[in-house]
Amino acid sequence: MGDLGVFGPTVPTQYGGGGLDYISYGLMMQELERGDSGVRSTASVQGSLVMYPIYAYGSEEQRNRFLPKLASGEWLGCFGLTEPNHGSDPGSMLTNIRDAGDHVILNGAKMWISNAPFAQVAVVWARNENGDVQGVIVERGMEGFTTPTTHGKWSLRASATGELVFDNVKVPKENVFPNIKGLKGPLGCLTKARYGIAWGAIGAAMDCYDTALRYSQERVQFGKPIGAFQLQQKKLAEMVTEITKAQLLNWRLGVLMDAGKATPQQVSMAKRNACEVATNICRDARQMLGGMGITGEYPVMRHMMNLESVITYEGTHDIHLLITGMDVTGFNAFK
Ligand code: TGC
Ligand code: FAD
Repeated sequence: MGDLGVFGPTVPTQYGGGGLDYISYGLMMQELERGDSGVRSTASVQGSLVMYPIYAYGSEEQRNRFLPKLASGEWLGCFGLTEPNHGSDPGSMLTNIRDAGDHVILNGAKMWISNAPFAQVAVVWARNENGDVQGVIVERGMEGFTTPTTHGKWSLRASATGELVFDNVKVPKENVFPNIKGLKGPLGCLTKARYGIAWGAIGAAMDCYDTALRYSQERVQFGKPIGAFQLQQKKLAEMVTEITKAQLLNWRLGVLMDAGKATPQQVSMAKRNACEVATNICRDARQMLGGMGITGEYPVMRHMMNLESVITYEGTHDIHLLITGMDVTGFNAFK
């Protein structure tokens, strides 16, 4: 994936990134997720949640030290925001850092962390003594830092998930982000990643649509290909219409991202829309395949299961609805 240039495509080339625009980035995520959501997840985390914060909030020394190795794929990164008791509400996090001279002492735990079991580098969000959220770069091998694997997932099985556990980890001050404080730090990274997910989920939908279309042309019942029946045509026609509408929304958002005008609320709308469209299309495609739809012979059930993670991580479907609700009404319905 490093050789393909899908790690950090929007990061400037001087740091090993692709120096590309947001439409290119979106199309890459769409094509990766056409294969598997877990593959796109790995790229989203590496590019938007690890390389982006190091680029946007890091020192020049941090950029030069970490970005080229992350861009090439020599190092894998992960992003620790969610905690066992704080998922949708990361502002209540308990993971903390304490100043100790030339380093900080990190304590706490993160859960549900993509790439954690194999990551050399973890971008971790923790609260300091003054109550401010800060970002630190934790490196594998630091004493007191472990990454237990999460087992038993029936979704996103191509992506390794784990915990990040910090037991009095000494993190040198040169690994603390100098240029950001507050929850807007991690949430700013999520805006970039959610944009990629809006494209990605439609990639999964496209693969399900293509599979159902081909199957409908080949599978014969009552003496005709099932694609010749109006009920199956309705499903296919609606699928391709929804895919096209979602792509147009994503494309417009990409134009706004490139112009620096996209709002986080617009990104929430696109992520939520794409997940809704994709889950519905996968479900219809699975039904069109009849019994074959539940087997691993076809990719549809795998996409369907994967999308249950995609609709949950980076802000649940409900959370994105509430973000849009607050944007249009001005009322906060979270708390
Ligand atoms: P709130 O008071 O609204 O905001 C705090 C500060 O952050 C700013 N802000 C944003 N900035 C940039 N982008 C965004 N999307 C932003 N949303 C908010 C906001 O302006 C404010 O700034 P300031 O300067 O006033 O301090 O915060 P809140 O505590 O009320 O929470 C709001 C809420 C619920 C919307 C937010 O916390 C949220 O989005 N919750 C969902 C959590 C989430 O998405 N977690 C994702 C974890 S990472 C992950 O899932 C990776 S999966 C990876 C993969 O495998 O692909
Ligand atoms: P909860 O927050 O407990 O939510 C439970 C339910 O309550 C949901 O339906 C939610 O919508 C609803 N709810 C919550 N608050 C409200 C409210 N105010 N109003 C109405 N309904 C509400 N996190 C990371 O930091 N890094 C990662 O790399 C990462 N990777 C992940 C990979 C996978 C496979 C998965 C499944 C998750 C990953 N996550 C990661 C965590 C993910 O972001 C969280 O699961 C998600 O934010 C939801 O948090 P939660 O699971 O604690 O659910």
